[in-house]
Amino acid sequence: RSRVQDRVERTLAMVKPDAFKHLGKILNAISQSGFRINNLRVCQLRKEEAETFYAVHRGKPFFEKLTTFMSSGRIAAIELVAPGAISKWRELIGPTDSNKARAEAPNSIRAHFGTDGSFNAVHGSDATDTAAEEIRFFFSQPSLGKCDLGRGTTLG
Ligand code: RTP
Ligand code: MG
Repeated sequence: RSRVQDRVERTLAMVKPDAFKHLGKILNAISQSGFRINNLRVCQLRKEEAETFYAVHRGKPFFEKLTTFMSSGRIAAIELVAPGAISKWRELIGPTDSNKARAEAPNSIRAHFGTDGSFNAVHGSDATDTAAEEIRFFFSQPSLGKCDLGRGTTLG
């Protein structure tokens, strides 16, 4: 597929609590890959907010573990802009399961910084409509969670 035909898109990337200590390295990988960072917010989500963000997975066996994990520490929500940004970011992060990522995409972000199929370092939107919704979730809700916790952050 020809990248030059890709339309400029926005996507919502998230550095999950397990990889927050690697935020500096992940921002570097983002920058090296040609994305523009349009917005960035450091938050700790409340449990109910993690449940809303991942509402599509409500009722699944991993929902409780996922939302407990996602509200367990600071995350960075990052709005990325690039031609074909949605698939480009998902390609850079690799398969959902970090063990599979290490086998099949050893240079991916999940291969480097994730643990398994649950604690997998990063999130990426999967379509234009969910990307728009997730960007609104983080950047059009001033009262979201315990947000803007970036002061004093160490870019590990
Ligand atoms: P994400 O939404 O976080 O970018 O990940 P994804 O599209 O690759 O995967 P998805 O199916 O949307 O799952 C969302 C997140 O739920 C956790 N998960 N745990 N079997 C499990 O224990 C399981 N399956 C999924 C992962 O954190 C996954 O990223
Ligand atoms: Mg998903």
